[in-house]
Amino acid sequence: EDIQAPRGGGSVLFKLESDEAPPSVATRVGVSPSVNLPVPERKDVTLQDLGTATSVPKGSAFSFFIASHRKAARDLCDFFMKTSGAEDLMQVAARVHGKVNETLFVYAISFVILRKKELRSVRLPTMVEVFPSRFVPQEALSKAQLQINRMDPNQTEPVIIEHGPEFSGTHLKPEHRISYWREDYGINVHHWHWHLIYPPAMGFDRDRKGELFYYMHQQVIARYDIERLCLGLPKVEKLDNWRIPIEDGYFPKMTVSISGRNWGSRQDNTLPKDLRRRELGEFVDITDMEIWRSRLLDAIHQGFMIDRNGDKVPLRDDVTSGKRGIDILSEALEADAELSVNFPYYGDLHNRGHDILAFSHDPDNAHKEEMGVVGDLGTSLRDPVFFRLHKLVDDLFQEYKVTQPPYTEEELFLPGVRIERAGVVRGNEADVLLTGWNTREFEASRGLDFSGKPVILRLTHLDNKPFDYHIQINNDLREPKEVTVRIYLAPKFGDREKEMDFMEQRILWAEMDKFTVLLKPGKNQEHVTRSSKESSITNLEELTFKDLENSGPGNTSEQDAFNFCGCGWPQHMLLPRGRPEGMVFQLFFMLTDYAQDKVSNPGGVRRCANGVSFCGMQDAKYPDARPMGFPFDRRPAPLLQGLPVNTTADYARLGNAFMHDITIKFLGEKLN
Ligand code: CUO
Repeated sequence: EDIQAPRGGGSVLFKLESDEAPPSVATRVGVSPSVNLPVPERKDVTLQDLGTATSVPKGSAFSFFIASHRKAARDLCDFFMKTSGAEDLMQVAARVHGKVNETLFVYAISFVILRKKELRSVRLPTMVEVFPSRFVPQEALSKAQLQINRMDPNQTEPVIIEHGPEFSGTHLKPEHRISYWREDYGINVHHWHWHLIYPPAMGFDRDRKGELFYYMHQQVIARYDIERLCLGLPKVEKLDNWRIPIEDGYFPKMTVSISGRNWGSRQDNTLPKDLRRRELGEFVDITDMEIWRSRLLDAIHQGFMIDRNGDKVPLRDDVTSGKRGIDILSEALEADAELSVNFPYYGDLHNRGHDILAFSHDPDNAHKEEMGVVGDLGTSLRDPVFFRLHKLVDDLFQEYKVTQPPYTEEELFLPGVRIERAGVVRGNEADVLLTGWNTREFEASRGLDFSGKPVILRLTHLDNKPFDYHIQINNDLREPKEVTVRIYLAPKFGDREKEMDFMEQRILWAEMDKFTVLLKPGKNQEHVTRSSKESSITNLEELTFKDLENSGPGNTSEQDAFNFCGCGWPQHMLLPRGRPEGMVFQLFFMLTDYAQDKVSNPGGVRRCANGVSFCGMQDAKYPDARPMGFPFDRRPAPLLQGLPVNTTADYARLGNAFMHDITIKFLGEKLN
């Protein structure tokens, strides 16, 4: 029987909410209503208008790690940026649609919507509905199509595609035990959006862009290692030897876009090779990778980089003006060809690392195979090798961080305020948190055409039961005090089932939340409660096409829709899985002086103000003046209150810090 391949990308991939959001709505969220711009007369779009945008073939993968693809994206974004208003953009986009690569098209549209001021009220639907083929195997989509072909034409019941953690691997390979985490839709969507708002070489910089590249990826690695500990898997090993085979292969079983090409697969024990992809203009030698790493290490240990004029650029994090060392190092490592102090010299270690790995199964195009998923921003976390590459990247950042002077007692201590007690509560149970499975449904038939029939994707994912932090704080000062509350989580025992010393645990602390509290003056006991759903790292739930259609004026989800910008860690992945018998974790709480942490940002309530710790805020400075990851981004202070520091618990000797053990239990069943 003939299986008709579903077509990619319906005519409207996203709902362009009008520029003319009702004033009441706009006022409520504190943003001035945008001007309604006249729509100019448009001639048809010519090939010249699109620059190199048509150089990426349709149906093939688009990779932001490849320089020629970045150029194509820049050309298309520049073209879309010239439009005036939503209506004009929609008209122009409709003309470009079908002329350029599908992923590139969605990338450029999303980029422009997030950057153009007059498009502030435009919302993007979740990538899961725009590109369902990146979240479920092609086999499942074809089966659904087959079912539709056989269906009674009058049937209105949707076809359901189930996809979950047990569907793609076997227990023969230990790495499959954690595939539910790597292949989680929310984590991959977050990663796509993060890079969309912090792209390299797109002609602009953002406040602390380099530092956030380090921090967000460091936190992903930490969370992945924590999850591995829950499952009894060893921590990820960095990929620092490119001349031996990569043990773990990866078989995506998915298509790039529905029109056909399969993502490349990597066999177990594939040896990375020099990249010779003439059709992409990509040539990288393994030797280049080794030289770049060695030059970056030289810079780290000498304490400076060399710019293109041969001048020294110091690398220090304790600067009071200009860029921090971590920012400078990161722009040279990622690399951003425009912001790197010396792109020809320090090279392009991280981007080219993605490229070499993405093409390791066919480095010279001899087999005309497509790249692997590690080459694409929206799929790269699926492949175990992503974490080995990013562990290498993080290892360089950590090598730099330990060269920085430890925080002094003065920087760590906040006199006058004291945490008396702190912990978590769920229902009426204290200090035991629960995880389990859950499902979320998306419409596959929005991004793919199933002969006009409804098709639902039912994705199984890890989830957790919501809980509250309870913190009892004493303010001994005569005046009110505004403090930043910082909360981190790490396993109590390391991979040797022993308590960890400060340095081992330092890079495992996962940020859980960060917020400010105003403490009343005068020997005051303040009981602070905070819901896990308010976390500074997480996003709101993904918006579906249906949510966008329903988010009319007066609808309560309007505010949420307005705040949803795609970036942010998924709420359902806030907690690590834990273990069925319960696993002991530690919570670390620290109060710092908000007067010192504060960053002045004009304006009131902001759009895209979710997941700020990982994503920053749109059109605003990163809202915390301290180095990201404070206080765990540096070596421990040698002495605190005259006593040596060996473990994190020694930090909790300070009155403004507190540590508390909790248990995370994995129920292994569906949470309700
Ligand atoms: Cu996010 Cu390598 O930077 O994937």
